[in-house]
Formats: sequence, structure tokens, C-alpha cells
Amino acid sequence: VLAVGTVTRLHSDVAEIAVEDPDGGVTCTLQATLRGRLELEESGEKSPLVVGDRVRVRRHESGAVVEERLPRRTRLSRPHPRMHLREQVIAANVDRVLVVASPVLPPFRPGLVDRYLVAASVHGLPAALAVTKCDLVEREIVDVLVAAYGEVGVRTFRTRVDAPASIEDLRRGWLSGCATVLVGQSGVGKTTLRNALLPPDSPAAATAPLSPRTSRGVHVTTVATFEPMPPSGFLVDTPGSRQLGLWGVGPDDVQVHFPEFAAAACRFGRSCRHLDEPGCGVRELVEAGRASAERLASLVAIRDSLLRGER
Ligand SMILES: Nc1nc2c(ncn2[C@@H]2O[C@H](COP(=O)(O)OP(=O)(O)OP(=O)(O)O)[C@@H](O)[C@H]2O)c(=O)[nH]1
Ligand SMILES: [Mg+2]
Ligand SMILES: [Zn+2]
Repeated sequence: VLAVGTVTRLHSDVAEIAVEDPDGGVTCTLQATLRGRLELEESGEKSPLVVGDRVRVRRHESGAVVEERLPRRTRLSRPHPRMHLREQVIAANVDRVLVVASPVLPPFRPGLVDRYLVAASVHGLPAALAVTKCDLVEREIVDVLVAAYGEVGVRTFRTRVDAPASIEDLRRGWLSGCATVLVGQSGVGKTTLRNALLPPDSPAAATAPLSPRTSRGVHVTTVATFEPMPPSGFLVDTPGSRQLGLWGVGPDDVQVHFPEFAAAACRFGRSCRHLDEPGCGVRELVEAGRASAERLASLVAIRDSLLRGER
């Protein structure tokens, strides 16, 4: 019997699949092995399946086998951490990205937030920013952190897990009705948001405080999950990542993924580094106070790392 389902979690050799009732009703979850590793070599990816993938599964008395992966509508990818020429898809068939960052514990890293925003833009996915742990700092501190994003049309949400209204604003304002992938460094509170957004009777996923020794997140989430968020929408929780490589964008194309700089022209065109070149339209915007110096620093840093082949 063939059925269609969505990959909700992957283990080394089995996939958890939420199988769709043909009448669009309640789903059941089954564990399936992958047929012949689904032509692993051909796909050129680390894993032939990722969470969010839609698959055809064949059910036997003794179990289930994934026969086929259906085409991906969307994806969010990065270069494989060790094999840089390979694509690593983080999640498939998502509609939106939520970049999660805390103001402190761990500290806000604008460069990393900008990398996630560029990655989303490269994949054609709308992105918003959630600033978590707003109970830990004064409101004015967060105002400063998010100022640049409001100016470039990135919606920002402020959450604190002890204020359910802040979670509901995020749900209504960004998540409802969409499949959204949560990304951000370890310890910022992605899984805490996931737990607060899912119904209280669904089992909580593990969260953990920062390491007292390094003041960093301890990478408590190790595999991604794709889960329904009743009454409408899906959430993809992902493991935190300290660096995000960019896939599918070259050094000279980064600028178009910064909306405020996209239309700026430089005398040296796409080869301008936006540092001290004469006639740099990008720097002029910053000097005129019409764009943020921090965003320019991110653009320069990302372009440099792509030029060095680091991605
Ligand atoms: N004060 C405060 N602490 C929070 C808030 N949200 C999360 N935390 C705490 O931050 C710590 C890390 O939260 P997690 O949800 O595990 O972080 P994560 O982003 O999922 O981390 P990884 O799975 O390692 O990527 C936990 O101790 C949470 O209780 C918040 O709004 N306020
Ligand atoms: Mg987590
Ligand atoms: Zn320039």
C-alpha cells in the first residue's frame, strides 16, 4: 500500500513519517527505512532526506519503506560543514524563516543574524526576527538591536517565555498558517519557543541552560523536527549553529540580498569592496545616515568570506 507523508524526524537509518489520511484527516506516524538509501550518491547531499520532505511510503506487515521523495517546493540550505562543495539542506518545503536571537546569554550577533537573513533571501523565503529573553534586558537595549531590521522591512518580534501574550503575537504575526523553520545559535531559546507554541498537552522537547563555563549554548537539540502547530501551521526546530555558511550565492551577488543596498551603484560595480573605493554608492548610503553601518559591516564580511572561498 502506498501512502504519502512528510518526514518529521530522521535517525541514522529510519525516517519518522507523518502519513496523510487521504481525506485530509488526522495523520499517523510510522517509522520507515529508506529504499537503497534513495540513491544517496546521485543526490550529492549528505542525506537524501531532510525534515519537511514529502515522500511516498510503501507499507508491509513488517514495516514501511520510503520509495520516493517528491519534488521539494522550497528548501533552506547551507554548505556541508566538512564537505564544502556539498549542499546540506536544513529543511524542505518550508514557507518562512524565523531567525531567533537573544539580546544577552548568548550575546546578540548581528553578523550571524544577517547571514541567516541572506540565506533566507537566497532561497526566496521571507524571514522575520524573534528577539527572545526580553525579560533579561531593558526595552531600550532591544530597541537599539532591532532598529536596523525594522528599517529594511524585516519584521521583529520580542518574546519572553514568562509572557504568553508575546508568544501569541509571534504566532499570529508570523507563524499561523505557514511552515516556519526556526534558526539561530545554540541557547537563544528556539526549543523554548517551540514548546510554548505547541499545545500544552504535547510532550516538551529538551531545553538546557547555557554552559556556566563558556556562557554558550550546549547544543541540546541535535536533530531537526517538523511538527504541526495547531490550529494551523508547522514548526521546524533545528540544532543551533555557531556559524552559517551560505549556499547558492557568490561574493558579487550578496549585495542584492541586503534590501537597503540592493539598488546602490558603485563606480567599480560589483567588484567594489565598499571599503575605501571612490564613488562607493553603498558607503554613501551609510554616510548619509540612510543605512546602518553594522549592516554594511555584515555585507563586507560576508562578501570577504565568500571571496576567500569560506562561504
Ligand atoms: N530568561 C529567559 N530565559 C529563556 C527564555 N527563553 C529561553 N530561555 C532559556 O534559555 C536556555 C536555552 O533555551 P533552549 O530553548 O534550549 O535554546 P535553543 O535555541 O533551543 O538551543 P539549542 O537547541 O542548543 O540550539 C534555557 O535555559 C531556557 O530556559 C526567555 O524568554 N527568558
Ligand atoms: Mg533547541
Ligand atoms: Zn561600493
